Amino acid sequence: MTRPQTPHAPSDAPQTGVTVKTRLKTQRPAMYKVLLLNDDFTPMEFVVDILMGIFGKSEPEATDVMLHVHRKGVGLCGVFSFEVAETKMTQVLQAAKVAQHPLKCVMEKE
Ligand code: TYC
Repeated sequence: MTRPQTPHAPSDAPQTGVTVKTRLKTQRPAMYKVLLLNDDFTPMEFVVDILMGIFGKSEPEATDVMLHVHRKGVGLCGVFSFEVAETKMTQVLQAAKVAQHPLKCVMEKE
């Protein structure tokens, strides 16, 4: 027994349907900067503790970043995947809230 053949569209017929573009290059995951913002009230020592405790910096590194933020208004804590950046930012904001300091932290796509 032969099966009935599905007729093929003539080659000049209009093509319809979904085209799927094949990606030739692998995409790196987007990375996010976590930035600390200056304010006039958060104690310098609290900011240094945050940079050591949440961002794993040594005391001299943490002091450098804190002083940079103090002088320039904003400074880089680190660059992470979206989830890690969001977690660290939330930890900073929560610690500042608990301690009743106005310290602000933001994340920004690199
Ligand atoms: N400007 C603050 C002060 O003089 C210190 C400070 C540094 C606050 C960095 C926030 O992200 C900050 N006490």
